Amino acid sequence: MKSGKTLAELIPGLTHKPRLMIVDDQPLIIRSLNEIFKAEFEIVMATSGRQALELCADNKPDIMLLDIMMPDMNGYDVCKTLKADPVDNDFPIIFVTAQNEVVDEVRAFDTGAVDFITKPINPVVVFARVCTHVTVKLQRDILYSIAMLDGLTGVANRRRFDEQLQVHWRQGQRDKKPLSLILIDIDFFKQYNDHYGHVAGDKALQEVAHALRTVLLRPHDSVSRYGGEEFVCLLPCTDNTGAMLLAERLLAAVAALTIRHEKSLAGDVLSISAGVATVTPSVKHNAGQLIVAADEQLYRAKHDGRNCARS
Ligand code: GH3
Ligand code: MG
Ligand code: MG
Ligand code: MG
Repeated sequence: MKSGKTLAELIPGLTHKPRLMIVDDQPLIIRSLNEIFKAEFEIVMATSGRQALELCADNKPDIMLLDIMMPDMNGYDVCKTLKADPVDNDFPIIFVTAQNEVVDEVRAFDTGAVDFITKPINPVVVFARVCTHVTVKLQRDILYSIAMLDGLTGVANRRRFDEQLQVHWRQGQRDKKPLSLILIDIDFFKQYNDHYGHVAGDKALQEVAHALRTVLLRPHDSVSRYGGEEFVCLLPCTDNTGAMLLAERLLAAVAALTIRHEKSLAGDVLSISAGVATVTPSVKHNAGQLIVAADEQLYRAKHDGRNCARS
């Protein structure tokens, strides 16, 4: 069905079939597109614009083939609705349509589509175009995760944290909901490195990151590596009481790792200290002040003997 390379050859490191959503009110069209793509893609089908939007909400495709003329909601409106949130719906949309006037094509690109294919479709052409766009999309995903994840621990890096902080700051301002932050620092980690070596230190950092992650259960909570042996948890829609509760759980999760630390003055296993701060974002504050406040509380926790949380 195709000419040229397979997707696996085009995208080294591809571990799963990309997800293709086919949206068309005519089952016959869906069936023929399915035949073209089913070997190399995971196919999701929608027979109306509304169904496509519903499916996209929790089943994001890597690429979408979208019909224009559909009874309940036309393709332009589907595309416009999705592209109103370009960060969340960052997948390419290709129109596949019987409309073949230039004005239709112009309108398609205006709504945010990346390509426009007219029916009747040529299987080789449609396959090649989908592969081109999905390759760019998946390569971008790979680059994004390299740019945003910490190489050692696999949690979000500082850059990602800064981005998330801005996003949730604006969101909190809109929703008038409190935003909490927990700044975490491993206790006597310099001594840990000096005594057990840097390789052991790196392994401890990985274990701590993993333990912190398992405590955070809500989808919008995040843990990032803030710096050397410092982590930060961002907790949207969480008040100070809730954040303190979580901080205590983080402390307990790290203690439960029971990583021996003979040189610690805070106990005989590796521990953390945590500083908690909460603010309801508004124009009167800025996100930097939240970090400063958490840092002050972290300083208190250190001063009070470590292996504790303060807010
Ligand atoms: P405190 O309880 O006051 O936080 O004492 P500390 O020794 O943890 O504080 P300090 O900031 O003096 O030391 C942090 C240490 O963390 C120093 C550095 O060797 C270590 N560290 C930072 N990043 C890494 C890393 O990526 N790998 C390893 N193995 N060690 C790291
Ligand atoms: Mg149609
Ligand atoms: Mg430190
Ligand atoms: Mg430290």
